[in-house]
Amino acid sequence: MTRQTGTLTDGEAKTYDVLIVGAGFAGLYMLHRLRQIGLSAVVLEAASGIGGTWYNNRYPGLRCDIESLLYSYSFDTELQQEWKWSERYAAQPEILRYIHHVADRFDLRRDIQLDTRVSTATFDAERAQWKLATGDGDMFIGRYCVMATGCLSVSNFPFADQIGAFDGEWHHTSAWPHEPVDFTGKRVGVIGTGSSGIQCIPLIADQAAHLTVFQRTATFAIPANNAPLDPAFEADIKSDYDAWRDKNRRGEIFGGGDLGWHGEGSKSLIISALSLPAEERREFYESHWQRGGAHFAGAFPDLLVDAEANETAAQFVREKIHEIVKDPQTAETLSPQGFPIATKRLCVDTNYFATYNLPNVSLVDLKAEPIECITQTGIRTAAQDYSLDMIVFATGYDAMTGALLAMDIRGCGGIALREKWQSGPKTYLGLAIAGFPNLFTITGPGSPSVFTNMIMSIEQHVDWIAHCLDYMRSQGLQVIEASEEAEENWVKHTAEVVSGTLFDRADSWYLGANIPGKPRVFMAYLGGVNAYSEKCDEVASTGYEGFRLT
Ligand code: N01
Repeated sequence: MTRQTGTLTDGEAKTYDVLIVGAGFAGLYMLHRLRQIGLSAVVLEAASGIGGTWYNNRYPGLRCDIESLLYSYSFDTELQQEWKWSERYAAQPEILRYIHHVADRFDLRRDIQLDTRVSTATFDAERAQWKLATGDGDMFIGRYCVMATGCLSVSNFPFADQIGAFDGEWHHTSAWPHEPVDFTGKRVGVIGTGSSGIQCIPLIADQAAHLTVFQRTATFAIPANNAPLDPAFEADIKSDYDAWRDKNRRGEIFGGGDLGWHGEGSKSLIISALSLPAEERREFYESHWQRGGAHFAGAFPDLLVDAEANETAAQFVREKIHEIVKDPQTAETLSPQGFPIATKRLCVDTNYFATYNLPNVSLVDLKAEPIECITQTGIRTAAQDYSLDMIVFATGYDAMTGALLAMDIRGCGGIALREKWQSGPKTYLGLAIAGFPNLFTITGPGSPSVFTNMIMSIEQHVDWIAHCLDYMRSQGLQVIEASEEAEENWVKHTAEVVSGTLFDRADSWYLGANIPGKPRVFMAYLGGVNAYSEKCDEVASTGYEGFRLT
């Protein structure tokens, strides 16, 4: 393999060792690692800026729900020591500033091509190379292709075909304008109460003349208790940063979550939720609630496997909602029923429930009065017409497979990924796909991805891929492909792990249930980040067991 940066060899196509699709956290680090091992690469990014989801997603209130000190790269000691986060949970502008800082610090921009949406990716088996084409006719050729396209990057926009009827302003949280949106004096409607909805609703309510929230499913949300980062605490973490990162990699910090809580009740109890007397259990939940954050779901180890244990946590949160929301009927409508807590992504909020106490906020229960259509003047439900000046769609994403299937990806013999994944995604380790040689997916379906600190998982995948490509080169190998058998076994194993949990009891995006017609398949690996990364390391150390190398 030779280093050929942008060589014109195939008509107008530029040729590289590796083509990377996506300039978010994953694509940027992949580029950096490939440069370190002397491979040429280009990053192709559809948007006009770097940052992936943190570039497109910039609605008011958007912030990360993993602690800033962990939601950051660990690959460079100086980088992690020098960057200063201002809050416990960083807001979107700060995260985007960090991404720009990294791009500049490691001189990444010169190999990133923006405004370049890949529409097709085709493997040429004879030449053992990938050919990527854009809608504008640009062509890129690479021996390898890395899809760094993100798990939550393609919008779910259920009303797209009706929005043309609406005379007012409208926005989707996943593709928010770069100019400020002014809600002042407006009648605003928000559809959707997942993580995006619950974050923007309190801020829109602050400004709007009236806010109407259209809720289809009530949401379990835990207070963020965000705060400025205490410099002493930051110094403490940074004095032993690698140890904290290791804990995160071993899965010892729940969901990538809580660095600073060392006080009373700070640990998850390694006993069933049902083994404590009710009052003691309640106090334990209360301490987690007061501390705030998504680690609430890890308070007891059986919350996601035992329905009765789960119900104790769910009921605690419902009682909190009733304490916060003054109108009992509104509180009841906001209280989630019918699915276990945390089997849909547990939300982390700031003033979400209290917002419903404001006189300019009302709640529409779409279970009682479903939306019939978008009209010229607003939203029509089965009960009435709501007149609005602006609609905000917080309706989420076609998660995990959406960005991959938005492209026409063709492997050996012209087989289409869309065809192969008709009944759900199939991968080996969430990294590779049988029939699609030399193609890698970063945090792809079948890997722990969305159940972890994404940046940590991105780094683990990128390091694994870089190591693999270095090995290929050192052995004079050109093609690596997951075997059908290894893929089948991995898919079976991931399904077995999920079957011991409560996750199939909710209609979540984890299962593709938010997209009509999407196969109902749980898309992430739940076996734990430690076991998972050990498995990946073992595969690499045994000469890439489960892969064919030629
Ligand atoms: O999307 P969602 P999101 N009619 O799918 C409703 C990450 N994230 O953008 O539950 C009416 O969770 C839908 O209702 P239902 C995080 O991983 C992280 O909020 O399907 N309503 C639901 O209420 C998160 O989980 C951060 O019944 C419709 C909402 O829209 C993921 O992104 C911040 C509808 C969609 O909720 C996605 O979150 C933001 C319809 N036809 C996002 N279709 C943080 O870091 C959908 N809905 C904190």
